Amino acid sequence: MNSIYQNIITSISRPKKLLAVLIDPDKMNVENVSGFLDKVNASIATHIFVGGSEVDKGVTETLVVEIKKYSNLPIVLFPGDIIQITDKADGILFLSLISGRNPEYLIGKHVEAVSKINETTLEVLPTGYMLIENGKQTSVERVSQTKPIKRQALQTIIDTAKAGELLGMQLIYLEAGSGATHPIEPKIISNVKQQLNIPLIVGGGIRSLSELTSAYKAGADLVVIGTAFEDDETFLNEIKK
Ligand code: 1GP
Repeated sequence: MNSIYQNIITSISRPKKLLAVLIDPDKMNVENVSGFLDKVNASIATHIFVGGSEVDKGVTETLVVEIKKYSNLPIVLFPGDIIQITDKADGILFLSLISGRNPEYLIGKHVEAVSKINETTLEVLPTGYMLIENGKQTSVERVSQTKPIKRQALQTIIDTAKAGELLGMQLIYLEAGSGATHPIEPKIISNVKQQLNIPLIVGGGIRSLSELTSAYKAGADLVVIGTAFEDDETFLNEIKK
């Protein structure tokens, strides 16, 4: 049963906005998980995403097992690489980096990942992942060796998102990059949203309640925040249920 995706669709129809807290296994110590999750559970967060650009083998699984002890929120892998795939999570964003032209990140890694995914019960969420330029180089750009789409290239951004939908992807993720100087602009979010019939995820550089609200108002269905919570856990207190 595709429960994670079905829940996203149901929430959107209510309408209810969704928030994923991104936990990078490279940056979160297992000892700190319980205290952090207390704050996450008291907040409006609806999902936990786990992943990073460069994570050592086994670290993701250990972290997911620990998170599961303290939260009932769905845990979705947001993997930078195949070694981050673990059956202990609930789902996986099966990301194709459609803003770039590196075949490895469009289809190559995916072929490699299949035998591993087949061994799991993870719900697979096919996602068109789009990196948008934000003023500085991001780790996605460095690791994937692709160029982000320029912020000004609005029509290219819209057409790329729509192409992802037409290819059958179930989600589009507009990514400014972890720790981005400029989050995705509301104008980009609203224009992309108008063209899509599938849910829209937005992330990268969102650091305040006002930036979160403005992403929702522009049309983001699910917002992803990582760095702002890593830097200051009290931000979670500002978004209590
Ligand atoms: C990064 O979109 C996510 O892949 C979240 O970005 O860490 O800047 O919140 P931040």
